[in-house]
Amino acid sequence: MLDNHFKKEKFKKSVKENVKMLYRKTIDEATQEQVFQAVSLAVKDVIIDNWLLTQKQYEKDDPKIVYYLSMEFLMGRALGNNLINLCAYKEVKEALDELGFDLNVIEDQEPDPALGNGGLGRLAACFLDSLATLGYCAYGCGIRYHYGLFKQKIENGYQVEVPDNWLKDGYPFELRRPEYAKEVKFGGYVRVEYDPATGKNHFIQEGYQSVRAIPYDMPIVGYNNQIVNTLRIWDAEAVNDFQLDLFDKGEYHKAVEQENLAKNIVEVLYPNDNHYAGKELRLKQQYFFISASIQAAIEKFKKSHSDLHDLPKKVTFQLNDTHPTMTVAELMRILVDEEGMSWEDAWDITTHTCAYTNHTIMAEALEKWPIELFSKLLPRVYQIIEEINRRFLLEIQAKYPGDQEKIRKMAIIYDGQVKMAHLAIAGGYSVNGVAKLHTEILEKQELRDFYEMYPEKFNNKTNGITQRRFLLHGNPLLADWITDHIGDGWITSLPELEKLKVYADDKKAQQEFMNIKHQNKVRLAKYILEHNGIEVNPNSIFDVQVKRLHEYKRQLMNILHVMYLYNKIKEHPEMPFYPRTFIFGAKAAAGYRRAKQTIKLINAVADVVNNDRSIDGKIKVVFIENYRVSNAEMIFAAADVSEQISTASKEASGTGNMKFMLNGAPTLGTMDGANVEIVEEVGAENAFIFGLSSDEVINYENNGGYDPMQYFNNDPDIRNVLMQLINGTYSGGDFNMFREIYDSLLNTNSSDRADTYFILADFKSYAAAQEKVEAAYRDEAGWAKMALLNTACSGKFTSDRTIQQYVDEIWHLDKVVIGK
Ligand code: GPQ
Repeated sequence: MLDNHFKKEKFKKSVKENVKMLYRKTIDEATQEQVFQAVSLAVKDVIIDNWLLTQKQYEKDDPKIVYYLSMEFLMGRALGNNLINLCAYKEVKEALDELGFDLNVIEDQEPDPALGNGGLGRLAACFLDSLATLGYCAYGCGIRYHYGLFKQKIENGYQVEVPDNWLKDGYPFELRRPEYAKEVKFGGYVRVEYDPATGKNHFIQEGYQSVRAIPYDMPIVGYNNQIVNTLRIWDAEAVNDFQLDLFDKGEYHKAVEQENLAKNIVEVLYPNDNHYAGKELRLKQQYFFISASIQAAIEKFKKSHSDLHDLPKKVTFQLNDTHPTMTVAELMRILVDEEGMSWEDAWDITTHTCAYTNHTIMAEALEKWPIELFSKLLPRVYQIIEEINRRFLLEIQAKYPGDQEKIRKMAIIYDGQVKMAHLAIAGGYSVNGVAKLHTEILEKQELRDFYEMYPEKFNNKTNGITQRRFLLHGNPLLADWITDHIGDGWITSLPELEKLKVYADDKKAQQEFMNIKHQNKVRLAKYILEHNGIEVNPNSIFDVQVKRLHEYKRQLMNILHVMYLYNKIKEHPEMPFYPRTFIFGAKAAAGYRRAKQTIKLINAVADVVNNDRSIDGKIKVVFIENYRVSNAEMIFAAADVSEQISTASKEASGTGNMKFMLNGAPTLGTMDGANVEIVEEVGAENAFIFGLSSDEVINYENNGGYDPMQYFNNDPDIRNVLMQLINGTYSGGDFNMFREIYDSLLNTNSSDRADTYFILADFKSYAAAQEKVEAAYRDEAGWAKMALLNTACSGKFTSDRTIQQYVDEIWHLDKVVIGK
């Protein structure tokens, strides 16, 4: 579908018009940023037509809707992706060439909207892409944070956080929709009013503060199908900018407070990944966007349906982790308090409309809100949760009479806390994990009691990624090569990549494949030189670990291994060693000490190793500053080795692992998360697997018996490396700089078990796997085959497959075709 808007002459004309209208300039006077705005506006114009078409089609078909509720949507830049999905990328590139501009440079002008932390938020973004592409009616619902995830600067080896003011020049792809504003109420108290006519109690919230939620809509363009769905993110405004009546009544304070509430609530994204911090403002954010989204969804439903009992037939609310679990209580509140429904009917509707996805088993991520905080902020919602809990406990007692232990473990409210996961499970009809292994662990370990009680609710949906962004847009050379060999069906049907298998042993195909990899490595090397000032050799092995910095992901093990290799090379300069570039990219949560120390360690090792002439450039270490979606696309395309080395059982799925595989980088990893399924697809001979199994890890955790000191005492290589953390080798003689890291591995005065993530247990098998990587890489043809097979076998990991499974097994949506 080449919309005639993108016919070159017409497009050039509209870009010039936009430059003139926006800036009173001719095109040759415009800056790159101005041209970006002008091009985006021209593209948006086309999108709006399709957006309207889609709306009309939805009105006609009345399909079932999924609301994907998420605190995070890590969208990445929109311009290039929209052009890709409109099938207009090449035309626009040419048109801009003729105007004297480079589309890549224009794309780089766009802020990279970072309304998410990592995997969870990026998954939501991939899902929206697949939903639109497959033709399903879906709304993403989230928050329009004024500041997204911080930008990372590295100063003196340390991470420094810089605010991300992504809206400062205006964002061309959003649309403000004030006509859909909603009021959201906080605080106050609940007055109960008995109505003698009906014999019912009414619950009325009074003395509250409120905020006006204003939606901004972003278009989600489906691939080549004219469908445009909506990501609706809510901004906050004061209900009244200047409330004279309140001033008159002497309620000056309240007016100011309301205004502050509105200002603060959407100000900034919490930078935590897999970690619950228990902040009141975060709870406000959760209720704010949930209340607005659910109100809007119910209002929309009522426009074209008369009976709210039909809600589950027409709507699903999918909760992206527990952050949006407020949905359960808010929906109950609306049905009971505002719609006058009986508790039983409302509960039946709610428990057939809500569904919950779990994304982690990390205990520190569990949301447990103190009752005090919760009930003060949301008095009516809290009452409703109390009633849900009361009835839920009766259900448990009926099933397990006299079993107090079950109540203790399963209650929604217990020990002064509201347990959001328990509410999400009790209040919905589906609970899913995000990879086979993860779902198994949920069923057998973490959520075992709930699985026993409601086995029918539990299911697995292995994550996926969109090949449109992470191959078609991010790796155009490989995308073209694939299309030349097997046609372009893979763009919407990724399993077709399997047709590449016939080329696995084809010398010419192997060479072409590796040549593309080489060009992508040159592209990344240039980026690294420009951004880090480090020269890297594109002929070395690009060994990459990019993801959030977290102890369980074990960036520390990776850098300790680099230290170990460096020692070996220094001791045995004659030893054959294939040059390696170890590439890291990772943001640490602003308050996560240990993670930030690990970043410093990586940079400290880089400083020493990169500047040691005696090793002849055999090892280079690069820490890529400000890892984010836009540079990720380039990094995946250039990787030789994909580091997926989390402690087994800890990484629910991982999705970076899939992006590397798609781009032809074999996995060096543990049997964790979706790595297990990656190995299943590509074969163990085309991956490098090492380390404790999840059963072994869980067994240690449950029964004890792990002693890291043994490794320190018995293994001189390990001892050597650990001693270098405290003898000044990488700290210019400062013995304390990395002392905490050392202590964390070997015990001492910390409350946790030493080496919580089994780094020393896995170290030697990791090193052995790394040796196999080197040997395999030396075999050029063998490596090319392995790389090519990784791409060829990655078909399962498209988010199109994931979404189709959600549709078939949880959401039951209707397929929509424009013009039908
Ligand atoms: N994940 Cl709970 C996050 O990125 N942030 C979170 O707060 C939680 C989970 C990730 C998880 O760690 C990865 O293993 C998954 O691949 C990803 O969610 C998407 O499911």
